[in-house]
Amino acid sequence: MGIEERIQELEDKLEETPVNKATETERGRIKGQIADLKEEKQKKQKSTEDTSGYAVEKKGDATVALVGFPSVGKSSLLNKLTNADSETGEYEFTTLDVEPGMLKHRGANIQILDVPGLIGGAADGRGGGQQVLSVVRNADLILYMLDPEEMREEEIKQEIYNVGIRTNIEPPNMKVEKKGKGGITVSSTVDLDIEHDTVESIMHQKGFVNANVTIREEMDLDRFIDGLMNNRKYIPAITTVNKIDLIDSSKVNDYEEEYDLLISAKDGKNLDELKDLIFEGLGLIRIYMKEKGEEADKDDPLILREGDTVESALETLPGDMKDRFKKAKVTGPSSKFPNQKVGVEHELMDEDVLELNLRHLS
Ligand SMILES: Nc1nc2c(ncn2[C@@H]2O[C@H](COP(=O)(O)OP(=O)(O)OP(=O)(O)O)[C@@H](O)[C@H]2O)c(=O)[nH]1
Ligand SMILES: [Mg+2]
Repeated sequence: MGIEERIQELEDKLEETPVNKATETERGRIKGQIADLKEEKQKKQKSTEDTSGYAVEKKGDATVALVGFPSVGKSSLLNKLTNADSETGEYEFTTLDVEPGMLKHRGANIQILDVPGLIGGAADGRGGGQQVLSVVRNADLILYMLDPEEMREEEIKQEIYNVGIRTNIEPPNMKVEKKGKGGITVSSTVDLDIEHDTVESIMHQKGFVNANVTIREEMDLDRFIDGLMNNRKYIPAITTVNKIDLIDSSKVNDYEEEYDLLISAKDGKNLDELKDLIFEGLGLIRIYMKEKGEEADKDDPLILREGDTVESALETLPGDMKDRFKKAKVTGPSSKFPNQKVGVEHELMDEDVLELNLRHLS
């Protein structure tokens, strides 16, 4: 029996197994097996498929993947946002390769990848989907595009889920420590809904004989299995509806409630808002560098990420600034008052002005 059939068989079995406490261990075991088989299948496909032409080098400060079914308007949007000139067309699969473009916004260089239209089953390797999805796995942000005349939202999001990408959630808060003896033990800081037996059977199946697993959040079986798999990717995502020039205003109101942003690539509607949303979704921040006694350089900010510190700035700037660092002065959202003196550990925020006091090279 091939992998495909084995997965199908297990999925059928899962479907037939009632959901209750008594069957939980069994369901956990089946889910674990399915996760393993899917991983095995992906690995096989990776090794047999030709990946040339899809390997896109990451460039710029961050990378965004445009994800949507054929003809939702990905190439049209890429052309509007970036310097790219990607072919657009009324027929499906106009774009066959991953097309890159560079968006310059708020001083950041954001690489946008127009990913060829996904089709149902792309996760299974159809339509060259596997290579496409590996590009998505390496993106820093996923930008979903939906077509109001054929939303298919669940379907596209399932494709992404099926290749081990989890969007807009943190990785499961759990830790597995291998041990020399003692079997499987479970420590938990929360009331666990999953039975100990279930945890044990899944751990065994994943090859753990002696290990302690510490679980620090309430989680279901699927999330627990995610926590054990090391090929899961956690990526932020934005969901847009394109072609809103084609729908009437009552629909527009409904969609506005439900989705992050409604756009029209054709008319250029809401594209400035989209650029801001992308910048924020990537967690980028602008740091304006300032020399002593001069004005801050607001045209060409240093681009960092939320949570970055003065030390990150020193590491990102050219030259061996870290060794020469004496102190820094910050004015802006992260400072308590103008020209606050801070050390390397100080966390910076968007639009801070940063003045570095460096030792002269002797
Ligand atoms: N009315 C309207 N049409 C749009 C809009 N954006 C794209 N289109 C049209 O939709 C069709 C498909 O656009 P593309 O940009 O080629 O779509 P794609 O997602 O790149 O398609 P594939 O490359 O086949 O996956 C073209 O005829 C576009 O002119 C929009 O905002 N409004
Ligand atoms: Mg296209």
